[in-house]
Amino acid sequence: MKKIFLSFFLSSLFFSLSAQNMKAMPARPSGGNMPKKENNKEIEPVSDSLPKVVRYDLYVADTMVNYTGKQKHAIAINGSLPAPTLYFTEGDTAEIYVHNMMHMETSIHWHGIILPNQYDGVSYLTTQPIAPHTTHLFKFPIVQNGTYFYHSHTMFQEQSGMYGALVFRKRKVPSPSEAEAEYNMVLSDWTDEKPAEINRRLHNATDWYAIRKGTTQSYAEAIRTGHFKTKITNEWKRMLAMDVSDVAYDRFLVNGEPVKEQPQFKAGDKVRLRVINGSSSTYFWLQFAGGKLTVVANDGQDVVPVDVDRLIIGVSETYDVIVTIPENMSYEFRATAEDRTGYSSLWLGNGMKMPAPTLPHLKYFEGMKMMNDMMKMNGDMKPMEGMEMSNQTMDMNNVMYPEIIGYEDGKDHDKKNEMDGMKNIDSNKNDLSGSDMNMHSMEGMEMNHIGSDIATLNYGMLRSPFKTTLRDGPTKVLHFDLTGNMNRYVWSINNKTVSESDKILIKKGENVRIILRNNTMMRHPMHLHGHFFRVLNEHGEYSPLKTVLDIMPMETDTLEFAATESGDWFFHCHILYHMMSGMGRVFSYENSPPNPEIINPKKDYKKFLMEDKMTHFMANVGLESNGSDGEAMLSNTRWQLNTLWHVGIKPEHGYESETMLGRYLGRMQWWMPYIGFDYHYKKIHSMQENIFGNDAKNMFGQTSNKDNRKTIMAGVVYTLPMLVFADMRIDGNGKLRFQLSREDVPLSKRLRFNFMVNTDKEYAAGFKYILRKWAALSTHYDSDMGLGAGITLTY
Ligand SMILES: [Cu+2]
Repeated sequence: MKKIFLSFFLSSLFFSLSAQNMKAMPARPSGGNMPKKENNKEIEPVSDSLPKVVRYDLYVADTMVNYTGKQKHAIAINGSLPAPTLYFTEGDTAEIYVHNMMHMETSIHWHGIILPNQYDGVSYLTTQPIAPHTTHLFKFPIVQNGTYFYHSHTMFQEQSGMYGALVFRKRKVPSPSEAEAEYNMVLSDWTDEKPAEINRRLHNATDWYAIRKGTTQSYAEAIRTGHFKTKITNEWKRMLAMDVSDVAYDRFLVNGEPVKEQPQFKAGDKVRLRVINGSSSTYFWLQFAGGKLTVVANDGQDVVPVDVDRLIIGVSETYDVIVTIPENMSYEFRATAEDRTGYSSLWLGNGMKMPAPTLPHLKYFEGMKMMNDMMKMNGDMKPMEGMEMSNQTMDMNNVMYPEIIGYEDGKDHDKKNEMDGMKNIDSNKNDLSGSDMNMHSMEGMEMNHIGSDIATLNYGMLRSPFKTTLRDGPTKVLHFDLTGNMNRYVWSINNKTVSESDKILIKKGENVRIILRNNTMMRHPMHLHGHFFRVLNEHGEYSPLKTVLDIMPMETDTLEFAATESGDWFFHCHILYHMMSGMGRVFSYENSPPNPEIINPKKDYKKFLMEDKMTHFMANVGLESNGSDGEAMLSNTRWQLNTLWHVGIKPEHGYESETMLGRYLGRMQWWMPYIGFDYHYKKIHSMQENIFGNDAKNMFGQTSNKDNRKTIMAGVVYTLPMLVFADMRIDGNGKLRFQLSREDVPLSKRLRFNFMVNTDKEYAAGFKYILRKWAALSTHYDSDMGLGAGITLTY
């Protein structure tokens, strides 16, 4: 299926792993809330083997892969995608030489690892980027055990394949009874599109990915499924179609392939699966065809074992689960993308194939209805009354899960195929008929278990085997509201991106408590570098330790950690495209010793902040029978520079060009004041005058200059309910103009409608039928150019 072509003949260099014995374990105090061994009742046998220095050489190089029939660029480490698994034992010292064989800079971040600040691997913040054709040494003591991973922290390299497993073993000899087989699963998402291109497209609010995934939620689909009112309410509240993921992927991978087989297992075998979500933006549902999953560790930390039917693994989380092979057959362990557009499979055992249940399509309109109920007109979200929403105990997405609440169309479905293994679905359907389901009917219910026997893991079920309470001390309390604007793809905390906010100063020795509230419509896997935090739950003193907190829409969670390190540490959403748009903060220890990697802190920090200051370009060019009209735009977090034009084929159509520089204001970015220049020329009056009459007056009674103007202008655009832009402006001649317009009304999956009307008696209306991500058939009528039809190209 997949072939990796090495661009360098590195085979002789692979894995020059050398281990030198060392006399003593490197002394380094572990983090303040690292496992406290004295609290751990289980006394672990001590290994005979001595701690050692374990050396790896990693060669990062461009490569070509083929997942879809087309050769595409990817990044491999030692010729492998994902990167090779690195093994260490607690107490060892890691000595990792990273050789950058590419023509661009790179970096490696050791995710979930407690290590000295200079080795954390965030370019310009903690570690210098690894320049092309240079080698960088990472050397740090291994002070923890468990399942972790490493990945590039440079631009979008992670999406191209730069991620691999880290397995830190306990320093003990396992007794025969606990011996279990192990298998590492690195899950990831693959797209043939260039990751930087995905990022640009996300910022330009095209819904191409929704079209590809079949999640447009157009008016035609709404009417067909009886959700017209829901759709209207949704647009009235200025929301776009909702989704659980932003990108349409081509493949979902386990260890670099869609399907993996491990036939060596027999009936009764227990297998510890170390599952790592190394994807850029995909959450996965994990299910096993052979029965329960016993969750034994999360983010590298042991938890009291808990049995579930399924669990969702957030981006960059790790879970260790134990499964038991029931018979001498081949059982599927399946990882289904949260948006259910695909999955990857690991087959355990040999013999007849036992597939895991296929998760049916999400009921997006149910989700939309729920969002409508929670969205206030000012763009704030409000939880339903009486709902305790923390630690994922209430999965807001539940309303979209047909396997729990029944099917959207109310028809019978072949449960045997779709839900084999899930129980009691039919009885749920009778209790809660799909389309009547809304949040009100759920009040007071344990949403996670509504009429369902499907045991789904949530953070409330995670219990640390030892006490995780922080020692008493001064506590710094921070409130983080996760905020975002889907329309402009700006993701932030307290409405500020990383570059718009200051570093958060913390003191060594104090405790830091963060109260996080998710005021967006998506879940976010928030990751803290270099520390474990406790996620407060019903287990109190035994609340679990994590490095990633997946927080669902509307949820409020509290996490706390002991400030035991020094230097700067990144806290950010681990959805790659959210991080790159600025959803994060930097924690900075006061009075830290200088970081030897960061020679010029001010200059380097500026470079670090460049990530969320990127400018994005987009353009739409219409080539129609009556001429050309179009738009080109440059934009970043707050600013937008755009230019519109139309050029008629016939002289009486005239030409116009309008250039505006605007700044988006407010948390929802509904206001945009702007200044600009408008040039409009038309020789002969056209059809518009035949309709409105040519009294040379605008609707304010001012003399119209719409046929010949060269003027500066200033105005403000406001987004009205139904996503209509209201544009009020005054030009250099004192002329006022008020204009209403709306773009991309989703009539059907691919058909879009737009209109414009203003007080200069100009108007336009048109349709677009989207063919490809870059091309649409289009037709429009406007007061200057008349009727035209042709093609619109989108960049
Ligand atoms: Cu996010």
